[in-house]
Parts: sequence; C-alpha cells; structure tokens
Amino acid sequence: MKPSLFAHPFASYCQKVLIALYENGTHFIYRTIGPEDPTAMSELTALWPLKKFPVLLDAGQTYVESSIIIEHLAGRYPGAVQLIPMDPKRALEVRMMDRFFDNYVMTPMQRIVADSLREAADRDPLGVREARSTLDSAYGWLDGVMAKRTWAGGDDFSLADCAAAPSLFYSDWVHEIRDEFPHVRAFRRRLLARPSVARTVDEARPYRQFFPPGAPDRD
Ligand SMILES: N[C@@H](CCC(=O)N[C@@H](CS)C(=O)NCC(=O)O)C(=O)O
Repeated sequence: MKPSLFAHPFASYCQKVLIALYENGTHFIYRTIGPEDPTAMSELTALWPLKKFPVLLDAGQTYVESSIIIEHLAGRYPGAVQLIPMDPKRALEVRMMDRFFDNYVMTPMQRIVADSLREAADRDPLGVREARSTLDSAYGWLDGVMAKRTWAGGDDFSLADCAAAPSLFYSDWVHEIRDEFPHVRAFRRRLLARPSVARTVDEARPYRQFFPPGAPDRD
C-alpha cells in the first residue's frame, strides 16, 4: 500500500516533502488540498486537527511536520539519494541546516507573505521589518557556509536541500537575495536546476497568480 501525502503544490512545506519523494522516485498517492479532491481537507483535519500540511498517512500511521515526514521516508523508503546521512556527525549537520532553513528563512518569508494577506488595519510593519532583518542575517550567514559547499549539508543532496529549495525560492521573491550574497544566489540557482526541485516549481506554476504579494515574472 502506497503512502498518501496531503499537500498543495504551491505550499512551500509541501514542496519540501515532494522534493524528497521525487528524489528517490517514491510512489505515493497525492491528496491535493483543494477543489480537485473535495474530501482531502476534511480527511486531513481528522488526521491532524491543526490543519497544517503536508501530512503523510502510511500504513495507518499519521506523520506530521515536513522534517519528520522526510525522516520517515528516508527510513521506510530508502533510495539512491540518502536524505539523512548514515554518519551521525554528517546527519547532525544536515538536521542543523534543515532547522536553519525552516526557522530563519521559511518562517520570516511566510511572515511577510501572511502580512500581505491582512487587511491594511491589521498589518504589522514592525513584524515585517524584523522578518526582513532576519532574512538579511540568514543570507549573510548562509553565504559564508555555501562558499565552501555544493549542497546545504556538504557534498551530497539531503533533507537540508529539501528545506533550502522552497525557502530560498520564495524568500527571494519577497526579500531579494542581493548581489552581496553571491554564494546564496548560486546555491539557489543550483537548487532550481535539480530535476526534483524544477518539477515542484513547474507543478506550482498554475497557482502563481495567487501568491499574495504578487509573483515576480522570473524563475
Ligand atoms: N512546521 C510545519 C509547517 C507546515 C505549514 O505551515 N504549512 C502551511 C503550508 S506551507 C499550511 O499548512 N498553511 C495553511 C494554514 O496555516 O492554515 C511543517 O514543517 O510541516
């Protein structure tokens, strides 16, 4: 029985897990959150009342949180691409970078996006300024790290790159990765050239019109 993934193609944390699935050609049932699959949202809510996606249902067990889902996939459906290195020290580095991308790139990026969805009276300019400042600090730190590596966790593609791809893809849209961060820009280009990442970007193209702050005409 194949695992079922409740996800939406345009959602950044869903893309993170989709990249992991595509990397190893893992077969799964795609339960799209939206009118295409009218019961997907209610089934997701029954599995995970917090209603956040992605959610993976595998052999009767529910897995939530994108990093945990990828950890599960790496253990249950291993493939040519080792998403979590066997070596504990390298695995720790990969997990640390995964946390970096979720907490310091994806989170501030989503904060800026969420703010643009609010009514003018409910906007939070200070929160947005703080999010932009966090992104600048994150880009600066990451630039030094990526000056010496090909992929986020080292020489090989991993969980950390699954997190890096959607976070840098969208963060550049809301807070540009400027020329002063050449290694981050080059890393983002490398990620976008990876077939699994390119596939998630292509699958999300039909939804770009719904990007709240407006999607730029590139990528
Ligand atoms: N920490 C969660 C975050 C999941 C998350 O925020 N998902 C977004 C989509 S990218 C979502 O569910 N948004 C809908 C909502 O918040 O109602 C993870 O890693 O999976």
